[in-house]
Amino acid sequence: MIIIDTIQALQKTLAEKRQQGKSVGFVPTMGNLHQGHLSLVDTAKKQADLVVVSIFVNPTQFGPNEDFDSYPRTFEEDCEKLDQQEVDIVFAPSIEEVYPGFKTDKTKPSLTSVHVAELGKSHCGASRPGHFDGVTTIVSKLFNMVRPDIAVFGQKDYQQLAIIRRMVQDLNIPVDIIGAPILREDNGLAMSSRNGYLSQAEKDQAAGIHRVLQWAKEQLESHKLSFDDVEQSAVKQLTEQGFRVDYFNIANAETLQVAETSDTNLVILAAVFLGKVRLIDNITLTI
Ligand code: PAJ
Repeated sequence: MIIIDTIQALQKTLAEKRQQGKSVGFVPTMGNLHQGHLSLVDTAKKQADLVVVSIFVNPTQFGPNEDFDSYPRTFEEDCEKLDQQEVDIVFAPSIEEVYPGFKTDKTKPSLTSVHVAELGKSHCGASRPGHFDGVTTIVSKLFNMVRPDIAVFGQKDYQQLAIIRRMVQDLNIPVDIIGAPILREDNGLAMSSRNGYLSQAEKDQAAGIHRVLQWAKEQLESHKLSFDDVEQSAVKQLTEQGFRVDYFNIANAETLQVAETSDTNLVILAAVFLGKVRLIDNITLTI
């Protein structure tokens, strides 16, 4: 495994590999890797000859009051895990390498940004203004740096995946986007770098999110309650369990718009705070 920190060195290495006829799979991450990230690597390995994993905590997708500074940075451990997973290239650029303007003006590291309309308005987009523009801008930049044949993203960030698929389609970016299933702890809690902020007791408590999502799915599948009733009851259950609910929304799985009774493919998206920690999860269903 080689670790590369400049765009030039990355592109030189990848050009050589491509000349040998190798296809490139890409897994973008912000590091602090867990089994969920590593499962994306496995998926990429099955679909491409060599795998590039990027580790870059992207400042432009964090809001002013969010955890950019405290976001867990565990580079050494991450590299060990990726080496064991037989990743070919770790791309870990500095902020200045990615955003040359960052030093002079932190608020405007890039004058250009990629904005996907509509899909980014609701759910996480409503509570985290500018977040998805930060994500689509960095992912476009990374795609231009790596020029992968395929790229793997987790369904854990369901809205992010939908937005990236749409961006790639709208901008004719020549990459196949692959969605990978959510990896969970034994108690059902979706694996996340932010779980590291939780105590063991809070992790047990946080498993309640998945239980409520599953309860909601069962209600919808058995047509026992209306969408509104399910949403309201879920918010009540989560609040009683000690969460501050950011949103709990039943949506059309493709458009992410508020679900209509005629929709067949649905996704239930949830974001809650446990103390200061914001956790997201989702579940899909067909009715
Ligand atoms: P990060 O949160 O590090 O996640 C990297 C990738 O891992 C994303 O595609 C995410 O959906 C996936 N992932 C996280 N937890 C997962 C789980 N429990 N099961 C399966 N996949 C999981 O998402 C980002 O970074 C950033 O926004 C990024 C795309 C790298 C742009 O900065």
